[in-house]
Amino acid sequence: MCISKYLIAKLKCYMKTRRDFIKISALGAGTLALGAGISRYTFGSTVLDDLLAMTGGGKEKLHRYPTYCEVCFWKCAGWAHVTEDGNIKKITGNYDDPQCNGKLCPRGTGGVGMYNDPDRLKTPLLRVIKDGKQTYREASWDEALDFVATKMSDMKAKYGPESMALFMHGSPANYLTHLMKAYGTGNMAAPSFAQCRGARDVGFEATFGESVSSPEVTDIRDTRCLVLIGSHIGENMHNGQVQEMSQAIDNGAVIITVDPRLSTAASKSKYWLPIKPSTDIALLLAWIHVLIYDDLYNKEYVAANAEGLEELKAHVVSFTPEWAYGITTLKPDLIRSTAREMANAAPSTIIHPGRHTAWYGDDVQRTRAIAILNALLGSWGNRGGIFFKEGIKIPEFPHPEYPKPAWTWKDLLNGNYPLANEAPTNLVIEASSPAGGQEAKIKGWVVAGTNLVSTVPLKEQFKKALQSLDLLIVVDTMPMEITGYADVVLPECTYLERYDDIRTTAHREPTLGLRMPAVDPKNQTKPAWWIAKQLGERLGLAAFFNYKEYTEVLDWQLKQVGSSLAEMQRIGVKKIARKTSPYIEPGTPHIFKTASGKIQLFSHELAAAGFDPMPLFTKHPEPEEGFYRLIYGRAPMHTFSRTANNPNLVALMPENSVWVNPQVAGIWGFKKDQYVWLKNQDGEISKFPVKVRLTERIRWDSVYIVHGFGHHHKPLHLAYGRGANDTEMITNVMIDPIMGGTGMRGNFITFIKDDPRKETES
Ligand SMILES: Nc1nc2c(c(=O)[nH]1)N[C@H]1C(S)=C(S)[C@@H](COP(=O)(O)OP(=O)(O)OC[C@H]3O[C@@H](n4cnc5c(=O)[nH]c(N)nc54)[C@H](O)[C@@H]3O)O[C@H]1N2
Ligand SMILES: Nc1nc2c(c(=O)[nH]1)N[C@H]1C(S)=C(S)[C@@H](COP(=O)(O)OP(=O)(O)OC[C@H]3O[C@@H](n4cnc5c(=O)[nH]c(N)nc54)[C@H](O)[C@@H]3O)O[C@H]1N2
Ligand code: SF4
Ligand SMILES: [Mo]
Repeated sequence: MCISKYLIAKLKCYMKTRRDFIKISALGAGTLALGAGISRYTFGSTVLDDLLAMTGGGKEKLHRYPTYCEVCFWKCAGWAHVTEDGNIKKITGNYDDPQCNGKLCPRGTGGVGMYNDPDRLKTPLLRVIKDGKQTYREASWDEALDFVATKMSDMKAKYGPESMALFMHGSPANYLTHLMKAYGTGNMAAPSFAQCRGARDVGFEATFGESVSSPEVTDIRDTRCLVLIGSHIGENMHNGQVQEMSQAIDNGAVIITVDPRLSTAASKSKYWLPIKPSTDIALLLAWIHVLIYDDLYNKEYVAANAEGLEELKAHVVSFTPEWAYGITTLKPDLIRSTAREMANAAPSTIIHPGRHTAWYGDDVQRTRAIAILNALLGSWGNRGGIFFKEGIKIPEFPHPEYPKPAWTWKDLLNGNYPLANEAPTNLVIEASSPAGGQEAKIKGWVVAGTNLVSTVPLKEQFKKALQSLDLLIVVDTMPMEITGYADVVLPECTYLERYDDIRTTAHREPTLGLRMPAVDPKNQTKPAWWIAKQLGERLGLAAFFNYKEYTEVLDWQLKQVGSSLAEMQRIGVKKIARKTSPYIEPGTPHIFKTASGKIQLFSHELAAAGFDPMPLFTKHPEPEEGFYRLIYGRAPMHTFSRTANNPNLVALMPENSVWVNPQVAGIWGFKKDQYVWLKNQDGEISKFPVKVRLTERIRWDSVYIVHGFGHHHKPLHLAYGRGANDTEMITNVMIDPIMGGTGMRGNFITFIKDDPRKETES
C-alpha cells in the first residue's frame, strides 16, 4: 500500500470518531525550537529597527523589488527593499500607484513582520495518530501532495467532484479556484461575501445594476459632502480612501457620520449622529422623506435616469423626521439640517455604501436605502459622487475548457437567498454535515487564506461540519485556529516571497501592478500557484497548468496588454490611459445596467422575488437590563486575525479593549484598564479577559471591541490570549433572506468581574 493510501485508511478510522483540534505546538521538540518563543521578540527593538530602516539608518545598499500589499485587500503597490545579505529592510509605497500615492498604512509598513514571524508554518503537516492521540507530523511536499491528490481522486470517484468546496480570501484564491474548476466543482465561497460586502453589492446591483467594487468607486477626493453610515474610515484604513477623505476635509467638504460610537471619522465630522444601533433604516427613510417632500432632490437627474419615484414618494409619506426621532434618538432638526447639507452639495455628495455590511439581517434593504439616497441626489455618475470605473482586462492563460459540474451551491439554495450572486459561506458550511436523514452534500474542504474559525459566526454548524468532513486541507502562512482542524496543512510562503497574479485595478484609471519575490521562501514554504499546479498534475489535470514557472503566465498575460514582465519588474505599477468618461456626459442619456436601463427606486427584481420592493424599517430586539449591544470594527494597525501575531503590529497594539461608557462603568464600579470577562445573551463567556476602556465616545447602550483578537491557538505566541474575540460572542446570527449574509450585531453582552474559569481552555 502506498503511503498516502495507508494514511487515508488511518484517517478514515479515526474520522468516524471525531476530528480533534490539534495544537501544532504538539509537534516534536525540533519544530518547537524552530518556532522559537515570545522571548525572541523585543517590542522596543522591533519598532526601533523599523524606524532606522525608514530613515535609511546605516546607509547600506538596498535592492528594491515591486510588490503589492497582502495585509489587507486594498492591495497598495510598493517596494520591498532588501539588503545585500538578503534581509527585507523595509517596505515603502509606490508613488505611481493611485491606490496609495507612495504611502503605505501602518499595516503595510509592518507587513515585513509577516515574513519575519518565527511562528510561521514551516513544513507541510499531516494529521496522524500517535500513541492513540491525534497529532501532526511533518511531511515532505511530495508526501503531502500525494496524499491530498489520492484522497481527492477517491472522493471524485465516490461522491463526484462537486463534493469538494473551497473557502478562500486573498491571493491564493485564484489558483485554487482554477484547480477546483478543473477538478469539476463550482463550490467556492469567500467570507468576504456573506460576512462582509455581499449585502452592499446586492443592494447596489438591485438599484443601479452594478456594485461599487473594490477599491470603491466613490469620488471622495472631489466630494463636497460625505455621509458615512457606520463606515469608520480612518480606523478602516483602506489607504486611498483615507487619503481622499483627508483631502476632502482640507477642501472644506461637509462630513456627516452616523455611528453609535465617536469613531475617528466622526471626530473629524461637522455632524456626528450618535444613532441608536440597528435603527439606520429609519434615519435613511426620513432623509428620503425630507429630500422628496421638501423638494430637495435632483429632479432633472431623477426624471432622466430613475423609475419608481411616485411609488417611493407614497412609500415614505409617513416616515417623517419626527417618526424617526422616536426610533433613532436623533432630533428631527438634525435629520432635516443634514438632509439639506446633502442636497446643497449634490450631486457632489456621497452616501458611502459601506463595506462590511453584515449587520442586522436586513442589510440589503439598508444598502438599498443608501443607494436610493445617492440616486435622489444624482450622485451616481457625477463628479464628487460615484464615478464609472475603467479597468484593463487581462486574458486568462490558455487552458482546456472546465468540465461542467453536475450541481453547484446554487442548487443548495432551495429557493432561499434568491439574490445571492456568490456562495454564502454559511450555506456551504451547512451543506457539509448530514441533515434531515440526508448525507452531507459537501464532503471535503480546501481552505486558503481565511481563518474560518474567527470569521464565520456559526460555531455549532461549523463544529458539526468539521466532524462530518472526509477531508480538510488548509493552505495558510500561519498556524491560525483553522489549521488545528486540518488533515493536511500546506504552508504558503508570504507575499514578499512569491509571484502572484497581476493586480488589475478598475478605478479612476486602469492600472497594472506586479508582485514579485523580494527574497526566497523561508523554510519549506511554497507559493499557492505552485501548490495548485502540483495538485493539478497529480490529479491528471496537467493540461490546465501548462507552464513550468508562473513567470511564463505573467509574461504572456502582460504581453497581451502591451507590457511585459521585464517592464513591470522595473516599474511595479503601470497606468493606462482611460478611454471612457468617468462621469455622465451632459446631454447624453446613460443606460444603467438594470433590466430596464434605469435606476430602480422601486425594485421590480425584489418584488418578483417576494421581498419589499422599497426598504422598510424593522425593529430589532434591544438589550435587556444589564446587557449592552456588542458592536465591533477595525483598528488602524491590524487586519482582523491576519495581523494578530505580526510582531511589528503587535508592538503597536497588543490587545483590544472593550469600550464602555462611563455611566455604565459607574454602575459596574469599573476602574480604568480593569480586566473583565464578557458573557453574551446565550451564556457564552469570553475565553480571555479584556481591558475596560472608559470613554464617552460610546453610547451607554452599546459596547465596542476591535475584531481579530482573543486567539486561543497556543502556537500563535504573540496573539494567544490577548483580548476578546467578538466572534465567540456572536451566537445570534440574523441571516439576510435576500442574499444569505450573516447579520452579527444582534448580540448583547454583560460583564463578569471575577475569573469565571479556573483553567482557560486552549
Ligand atoms: N466577528 C466578526 N467576524 C467577521 C468580521 C468582523 O468584523 N467581526 N469581519 C468580516 C469581514 S469584513 C471579512 S472581509 C472577513 C475576513 O475574514 P478572513 O477571510 O478569514 O480573513 P483573515 O482574518 O484576514 O484571515 C486570513 C487568514 O489568511 C491567512 N493568510 C494571510 N496571508 C496569507 C497568504 O499570503 N496566503 C495564505 N494562504 N494565507 C494567508 C492568515 O494567516 C489567516 O489565517 O471576516 C468577517 N468576519
Ligand atoms: N485597519 C483595518 N482596516 C480595514 C480592515 C481591517 O481589518 N483593519 N478591514 C477591511 C475590511 S475587509 C472591511 S469590510 C472594512 C470594514 O469597515 P467599514 O465598512 O468601514 O465598517 P463596518 O465594519 O461596517 O462598521 C464599523 C463601524 O460601525 C459602527 N456601528 C456599529 N453598529 C452600528 C449601527 O447600528 N449603525 C451605525 N450607523 N453604525 C454602527 C461601529 O461603531 C464602527 O465604527 O474595513 C477594511 N479596512
Ligand atoms: S491599506 Fe495598508 S494594509 Fe491595506 S493594502 Fe494598503 S498598505 Fe497594505
Ligand atoms: Mo471585509
